[in-house]
Amino acid sequence: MTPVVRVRHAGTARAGWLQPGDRVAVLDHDDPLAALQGRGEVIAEALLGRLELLPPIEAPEIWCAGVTYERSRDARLEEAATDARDVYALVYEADRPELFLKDAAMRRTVGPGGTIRVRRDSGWNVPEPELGVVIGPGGEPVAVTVGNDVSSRDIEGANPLYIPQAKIFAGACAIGPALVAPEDWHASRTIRLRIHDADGTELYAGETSTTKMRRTPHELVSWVVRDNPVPAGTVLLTGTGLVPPDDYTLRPGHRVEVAIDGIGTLVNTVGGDG
Ligand code: DO4
Ligand code: MG
Repeated sequence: MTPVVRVRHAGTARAGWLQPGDRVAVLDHDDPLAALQGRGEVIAEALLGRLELLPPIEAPEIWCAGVTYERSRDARLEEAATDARDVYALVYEADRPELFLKDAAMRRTVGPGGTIRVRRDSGWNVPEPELGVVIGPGGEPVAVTVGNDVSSRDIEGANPLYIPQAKIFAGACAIGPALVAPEDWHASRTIRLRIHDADGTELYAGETSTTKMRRTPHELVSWVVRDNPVPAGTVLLTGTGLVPPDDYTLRPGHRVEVAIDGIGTLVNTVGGDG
């Protein structure tokens, strides 16, 4: 399926179809869900590098699933500073997944090339590279994207009741660069995370596969929309399977790349004073 992007063209936000040779067919509207269905008239063609890339959808809500990979469960057990650590092992096995609202109205979310942030009151922060699923008007998964659930490990580790504070803050989320309607929702996709400092030194590189996820995107989405009026275009991030070593924390200037097969690479830099 043709990847859908959003770009600023002649000062206006527009959806577009990504073409071979890194060209964008710019559409006459800014509705990426319609573009995914092949709807729209092409008004211009331009090289991707000459356009400002926007978040691929103005998601009305962004939800996250947690502890969907063994690696995430183990990291939570290690970082937990209280006797409440059982909750992570229990939720990994349970039918009902962990879900939390990460953002609404794109207040805390940036797109490709945008500045992500860490909290001032946290000293241990990580990117979480995650497969994102776009939810359609009938509450069904319609597309995938790349997401980064930037998180504070020390705030979450201090007490699971602090999870909203560990997860929801300015610049805590990134999505992009494109939306793709998968031909096969069960296809295995490699997720890669690379982090460099401001001088270009590699600080971390790792990869995992969506086959290691304990739950399917459809299963997770069915829990999000259960008795819940989720608007079309909402994005669900499906959990991380990659956790940098415990001595790593995000710092201003660090460049975070999350790449997922068949979707693209989301690149963001951490803002703030170095
Ligand atoms: O339990 C906390 C959240 C974990 C999470 O965000 C993840 O596994 O991706
Ligand atoms: Mg996460």
